[in-house]
Amino acid sequence: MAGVWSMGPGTYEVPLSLFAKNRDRLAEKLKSGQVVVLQGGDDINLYDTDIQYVFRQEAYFTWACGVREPGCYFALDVKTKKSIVFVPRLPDEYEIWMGKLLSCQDYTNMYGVDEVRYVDEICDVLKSLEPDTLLTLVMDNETLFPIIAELRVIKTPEEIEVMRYICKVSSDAHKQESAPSNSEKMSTGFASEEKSPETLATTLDLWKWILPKRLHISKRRFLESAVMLYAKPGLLEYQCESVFLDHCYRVGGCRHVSYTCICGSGDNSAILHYGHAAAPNNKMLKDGDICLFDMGGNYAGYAADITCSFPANGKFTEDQKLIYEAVLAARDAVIRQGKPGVKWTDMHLAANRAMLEHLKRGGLLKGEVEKMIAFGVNGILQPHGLGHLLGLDVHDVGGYLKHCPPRPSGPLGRLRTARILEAGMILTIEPGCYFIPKLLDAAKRTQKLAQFFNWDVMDRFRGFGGVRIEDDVLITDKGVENLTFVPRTVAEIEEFMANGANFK
Ligand SMILES: [Mn+2]
Repeated sequence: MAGVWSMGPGTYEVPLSLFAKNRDRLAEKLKSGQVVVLQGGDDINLYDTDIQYVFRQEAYFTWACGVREPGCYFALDVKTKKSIVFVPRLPDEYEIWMGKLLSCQDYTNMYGVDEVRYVDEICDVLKSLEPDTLLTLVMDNETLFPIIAELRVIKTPEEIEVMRYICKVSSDAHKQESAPSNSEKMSTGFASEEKSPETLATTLDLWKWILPKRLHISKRRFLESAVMLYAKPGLLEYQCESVFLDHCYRVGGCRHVSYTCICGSGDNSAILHYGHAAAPNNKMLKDGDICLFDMGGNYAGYAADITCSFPANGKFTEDQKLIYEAVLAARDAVIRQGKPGVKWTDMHLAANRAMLEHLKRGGLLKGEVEKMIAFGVNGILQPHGLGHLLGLDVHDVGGYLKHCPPRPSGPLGRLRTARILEAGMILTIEPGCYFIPKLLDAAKRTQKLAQFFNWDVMDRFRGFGGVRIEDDVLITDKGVENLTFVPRTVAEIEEFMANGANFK
């Protein structure tokens, strides 16, 4: 048995024990006599053609067995803890078009399960297990679903290591080239360092440490491979996107990104889901634009989700600095206060409060911050929630399970979870501040909202766009461990970009 899966030298070796452990955790929650049956994903054709989308496995299926190909099933006999994967029986001519046909024994070795059989044998095999109950996610979502979903919320140490890897690869793709290897666990050690609140916001020490190490390898290759170093006025947004995709795949072995890249510049940075088919990251970066790039790689099914906001020309204007630092204050408040036992809704409000206070000091807002929140000013500037669970799905499962706090009413109902934080959760922290014309117009028309804005100052920010800072973090016993390593303060970003295309 190989024992690991990777995309080759330099990429992370995912231990097959990761999936075996998930199966053990699942079996512990179930009763003898129950047999779990999961269906994997199928190939999907592009409309009525014979071309298929690049296959991506279904997330629960990945969680349970790590099988990466289409058309498979999985069974787990709780009584014996025996795991069985069912693979399609492929025709002989498969070998002509698709390559060598693997035997069941080959698959057993590859995936480290107890047995591999053909899909056409599934009925006989399941009967032979003599189950009292078959548990599926299709017909019965009352028994199995809440159990697996909850197990997916709390990451095992093995899963956390994969998440560290994909967050590191994605961080590097945002900012610079560096190929992490198994022996080089960049985040370990740094992340566990105790940091004072003053230095919490900075990852300066980290990237200063990485930068010289990398520059000596190949300065030219380095500069061409980093989005934040590559970006400059005159480029198209999608050219920056392509640099991210290239790094994730070429260096990190990520065949997929976790979602369509959002690469908004200028006023596009206020479009929360920019990058879709009708707005395919095709504007030219202009001098004076703020860029909001939300992109995350995907490895072994596990997702990163990171947003960097920075000036296209490498130098913040006073207005950009004001908005950026308001969002950074929000992010810092959560990193400082997040720990087991804390309510996510309280973290959302703490972030809002920090941002509004900063904007008030900057002259955009007036009045009491608590009143602003009571009246909904926070939702005008940041229409979305603070963040979400992250794992095999980018918006991961388990946000509102039955045993958890229910979805709040009112504006907090927008949050993707209202859970109380627990060690082992991985979430995004992604406060933002956006100048969305439709929302600003509505606020201006509504007296209870309009009273909090200094409209003469606000009008200067029409067309500004927006800023989001999105980190992927692990909740530990002590607090928050940031898995994201990108320049974050204004000084860090400017110092970092001074090595980039704008200044060459
Ligand atoms: Mn996100």
